[in-house]
Amino acid sequence: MVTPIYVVGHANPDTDSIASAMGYAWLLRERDGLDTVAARAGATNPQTVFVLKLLGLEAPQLITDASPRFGSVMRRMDTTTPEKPLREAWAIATRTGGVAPVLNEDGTPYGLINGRSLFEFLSRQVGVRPDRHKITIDDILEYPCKEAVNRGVPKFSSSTRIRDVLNKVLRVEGDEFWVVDENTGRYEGICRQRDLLNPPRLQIILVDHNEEQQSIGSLEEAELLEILDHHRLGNPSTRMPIKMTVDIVGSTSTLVSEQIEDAGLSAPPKLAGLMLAGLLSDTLILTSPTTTERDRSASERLERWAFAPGSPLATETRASYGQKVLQASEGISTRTPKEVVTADLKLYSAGNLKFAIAQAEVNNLNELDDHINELTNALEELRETKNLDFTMLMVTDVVRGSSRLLLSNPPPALNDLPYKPMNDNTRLAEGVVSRKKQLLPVVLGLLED
Ligand SMILES: [Mn+2]
Repeated sequence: MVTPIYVVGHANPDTDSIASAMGYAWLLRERDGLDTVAARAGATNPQTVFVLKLLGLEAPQLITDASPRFGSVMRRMDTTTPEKPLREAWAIATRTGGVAPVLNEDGTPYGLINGRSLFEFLSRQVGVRPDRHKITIDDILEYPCKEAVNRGVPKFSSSTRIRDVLNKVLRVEGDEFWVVDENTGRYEGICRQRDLLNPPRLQIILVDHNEEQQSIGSLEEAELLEILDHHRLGNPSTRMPIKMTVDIVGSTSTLVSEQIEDAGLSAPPKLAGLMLAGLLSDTLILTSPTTTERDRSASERLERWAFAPGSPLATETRASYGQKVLQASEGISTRTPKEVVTADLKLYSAGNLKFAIAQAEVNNLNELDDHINELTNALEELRETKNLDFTMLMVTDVVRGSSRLLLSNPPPALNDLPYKPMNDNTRLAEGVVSRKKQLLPVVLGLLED
């Protein structure tokens, strides 16, 4: 069974996470001939939706959990129908190793023919016929398939995690099971018990993050092949050596574009446009303190590829495109407080505290004033549902380059946050726009003291 390598960014994906996953998956196919598929670890945010639509690109496949599913171990065996002669099933069974799935007209399972069901069918025929010595194989094979099926074979949906039902599977009789579509109940394949005991691990490359808490679920059940990132280290241990590239640049798209150039390649215009959006979004159009010279070069490189004649972005400039991208990120007025505090949320732990920092972008911090109470309540609710010690929301004015902080249940250590306390219980962090490079190190520093 050939399984692809999934390239996936962090949960609550931002544009850089989607762009670098798609860009790196493309490079690994193009440069190395690998069977890679870009994936996303959650719903795309409004900014990413805007950019994908502008460029005419599809969002990558959703993967929220690495635990193997029935779909990953099934075989798409050929099928027949209940009224067809048994010889059809026989022909299928000789190719599948003794199993023939029989389907209803609507594609749902009718029954399964295997060695055991066939033997029971033969026993019945031989048992009831007085002239049984005269039955020939030809006679037998003319019976309709429905006579020889086992109708009691358990069904599992292809999206069900094997781990969740393995105990049940091991208790039932029979070596084969149906795998069906979760919604339609239609046949997808057959899986064998022995394949369920040792399912292939999902092969994963992480981009734009390296912390398990920010990744797809059950990451420990995947085979982690590589990390490509620009955040602080908080990576899980691995069984095998892996390739790891973590560098101090403004976006993961920067790193991907460098590798594309190093390979002597150029990204297709749409993909380049997507990575440029990731870079401009992460660096607030190259103004964030996370911006490096390499990001400026990467921007020029991606612009050259993305703004090429014939591209959807042919008439854009860095400034015009960057503005469109930043403005497409929804502010805080058009979303529910819950959406604001969960859309771009990252989980961390330090010392023995678990906490989360959400970030929302606005074009003017005045927008925050009407929403402070409801956002604080949403932060409190988030803290309770995720079982965290404290939660924080960083509302960033991307035009003026400052942020306001809202906190729920901050530990005493955070009283020393070097940001001006306001009358409304928020703090004003002037010149602070980067959660990763500016806010988080300060928070971690205070917690660890
Ligand atoms: Mn990033």
